[in-house]
Amino acid sequence: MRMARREAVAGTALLLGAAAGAGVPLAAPGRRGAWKALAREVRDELAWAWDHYRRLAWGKDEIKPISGGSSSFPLKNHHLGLSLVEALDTLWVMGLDDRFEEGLHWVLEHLRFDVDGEVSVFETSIRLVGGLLSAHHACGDPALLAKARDLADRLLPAFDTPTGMPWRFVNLATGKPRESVTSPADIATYLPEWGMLSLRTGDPRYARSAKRAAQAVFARRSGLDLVATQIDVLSGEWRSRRATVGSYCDSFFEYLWDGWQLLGDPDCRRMYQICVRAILKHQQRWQDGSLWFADVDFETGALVSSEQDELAAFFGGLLAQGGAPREGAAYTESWAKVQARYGVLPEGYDYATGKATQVGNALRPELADACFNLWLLDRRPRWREIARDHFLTMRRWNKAPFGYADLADVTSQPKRQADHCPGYWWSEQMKYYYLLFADTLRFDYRRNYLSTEGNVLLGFRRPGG
Ligand code: IFL
Repeated sequence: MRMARREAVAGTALLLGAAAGAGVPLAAPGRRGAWKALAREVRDELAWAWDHYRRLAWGKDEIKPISGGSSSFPLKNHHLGLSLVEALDTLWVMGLDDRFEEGLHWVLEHLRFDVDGEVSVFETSIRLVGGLLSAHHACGDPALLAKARDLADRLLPAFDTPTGMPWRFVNLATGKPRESVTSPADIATYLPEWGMLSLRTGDPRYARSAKRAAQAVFARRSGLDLVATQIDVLSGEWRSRRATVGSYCDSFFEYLWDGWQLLGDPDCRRMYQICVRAILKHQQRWQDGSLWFADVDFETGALVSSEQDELAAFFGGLLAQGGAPREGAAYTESWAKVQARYGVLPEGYDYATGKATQVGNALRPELADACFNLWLLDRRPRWREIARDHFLTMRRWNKAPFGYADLADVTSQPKRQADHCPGYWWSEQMKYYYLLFADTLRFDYRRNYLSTEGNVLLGFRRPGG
């Protein structure tokens, strides 16, 4: 896609503003065209990466963006077109219709789930069931819904436990489950996708299983109303004492809120409010004017660690959605400061020492996710600016010969890349940036829902529809 000269200049001005860290008043009246030009740059990057994927890794799960090879996930040694499925609704909302159609064609012709192999129930649901549902929402093709349902049916045996909490892995062909010790996020990140599946198919089993699993985690919260990172789904006993808003627990909280936001379930809202009130009470810490959430013992509230997962950066958006906008904004600003310091966020950061504790970056979308949700709520230009910097630094550092790559070290000069592009890159940050900047008619900015994987399950508008 070529830009008109006026737009190109506007895009460059944005670039310079960010590179100089000059705090250019980007959202001032008259700068609307500049944001739209930036949206086109985002779309161009996605189209460029798709064309490499199309040429070098068509139907594979993940392209290796440095070597041009490929890797499989969530199955070992078998591909399900993960990146392609994750990209579909992003292509659609960007108006890359020819590419959407070629991806859709591949799904309808080649995607089969009767594979004798084991998958993570959680990852397969958020990425593939969610990806198929959002593509169905985009174009309405009933075959996509049938495929989402077929896959969910293969995951359902995992929920057959005494507690209702699912096993961590399941075999797609045999339904044989494995690994009973798992996390709140693995157990309870289903309601929006499975709720939509129940609504669209009329089969209540999906929503019922998802809600029962979430309630089972919530019922086992401590006297402080906190949950920990590991639990045994057969005995219902906790196997860890660490409460965190990061990895292992993050999307448990997110999907409690989403069960209310998307499905209007008041039980979910109540569970969310109880959990988040406890987090604000027992985990909130202020350090040098920045808000962080410490890991604490889930029964005593004693400090366990001041290390933060980058994954927790989404939490600012969720806090604001759930009725704590000041804390949500403050927490997002804390991460924005880390971004300003490193350019690209490290996977781990310790707020007490001010140091990166895990120096890699797995091409993460969480800060852009928070900015998107905050901006939907208050339209403050600040959230667009943080997301713009997220995009521009990603384009500077993570862009590789055949796509976008993880970083092995964000602290090295120059930053060192790693030969991997996760499937969520296609579904998440590129879509958040685009929706933030484009003001597209294909999306309803007032009534919408994006899943933890960025899949749009509500809010698409079909042209002429
Ligand atoms: O799969 C992605 C999703 O956002 C999630 N957790 C981690 C991934 C992105 O970092 O829920």
